Amino acid sequence: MTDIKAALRSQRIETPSWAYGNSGTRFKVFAQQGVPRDPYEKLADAAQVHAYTGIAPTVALHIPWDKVDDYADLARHAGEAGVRIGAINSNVFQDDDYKLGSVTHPDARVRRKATDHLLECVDIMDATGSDTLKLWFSDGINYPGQDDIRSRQDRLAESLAEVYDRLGEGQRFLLEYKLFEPAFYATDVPDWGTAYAHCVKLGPKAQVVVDTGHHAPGTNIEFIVAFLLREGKLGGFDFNSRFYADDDLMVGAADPFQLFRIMYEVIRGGGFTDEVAFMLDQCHNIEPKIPGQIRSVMNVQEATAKALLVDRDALSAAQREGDVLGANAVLMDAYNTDVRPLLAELREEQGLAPDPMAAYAKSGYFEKIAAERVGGQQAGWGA
Ligand code: PSV
Ligand code: MN
Ligand code: MN
Repeated sequence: MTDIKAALRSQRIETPSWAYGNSGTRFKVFAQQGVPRDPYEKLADAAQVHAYTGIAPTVALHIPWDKVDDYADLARHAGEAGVRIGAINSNVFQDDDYKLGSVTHPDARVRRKATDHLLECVDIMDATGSDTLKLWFSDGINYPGQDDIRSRQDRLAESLAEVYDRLGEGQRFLLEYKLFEPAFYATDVPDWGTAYAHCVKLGPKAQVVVDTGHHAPGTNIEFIVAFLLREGKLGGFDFNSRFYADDDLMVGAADPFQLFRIMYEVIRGGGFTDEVAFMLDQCHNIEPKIPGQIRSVMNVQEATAKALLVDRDALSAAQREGDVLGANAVLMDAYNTDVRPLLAELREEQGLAPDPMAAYAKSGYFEKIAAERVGGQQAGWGA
């Protein structure tokens, strides 16, 4: 149990700045009270999540949603609030120029503009001390024949190589894949295999990020996790839940058992280190945002605790003996354990309230921001 607690104490989960802004679907963005008016206030809200969970010390930025004049100043502000800047997420999907793609666009001028944005994101990493660039491309085509699939791969490889060469010491990029949306016929980075192949060619500073909402229904995500870890190419996660497509609901809400299976493979594969970033990529369209993030962090923590509880010796003995039911029972025993008392105890040992949701609700922070902030910012979608 001491080992499990030590492991849980070392866990870090990164929250995304965009989770604190107003969001919705393409049908409607709902405004909530007390929502941040700028990136500084988003960091202040993220600091609340860290204050009550103790394991969310970094915040991902999305550029240009979090554009400021002075990034070093933003990083200083983060530090004063008790958090740090995490991954810098690039955005080459919200500009009319990108209608036919960004780094894969048939026009070299648009490709240049997109790659320049990615390079600017590395400048922001330098200014903020961030070590991770996250790349997601909305690139793809809607109709067969619209553009040449193979040439688009060549253009993608060329841009990635330029960005890779710009990375400094201790910096890396994570390449994110997504099956479809906004392109509906062929996406240029649709799956882990495509992302993996580009990353292998580039070298050790390029790794794959697994967004749990970006697969076809029924995909065995933990298999992908096991495979990428074995190859040293799992850079991190964008955690969220999905019932249908890329729903971006709270992680652990749709399928906590899947989250447990993923965390088990992370631990089994030696990925429970700083190498693998546990990031949230969610939005809270109808629920309050700070509690939504606290709940999400707790969901990941609970799945991690259960995965750590798996009796690995008993499991491998059963596996060696071909004891199908016994092996499955070892895994299920861990999954079915109520780890909430253990986590409450762990928090109290760290000087935190045992129930972060209740402690935040009692703190008065929401009432304060609801009174102070008028005209909160939209997270980015449809902006
Ligand atoms: C795309 O669906 C994605 O998952 C990428 O990570 C984007 O940067 C992010 O959503 C924005 O939430
Ligand atoms: Mn994502
Ligand atoms: Mn997504």
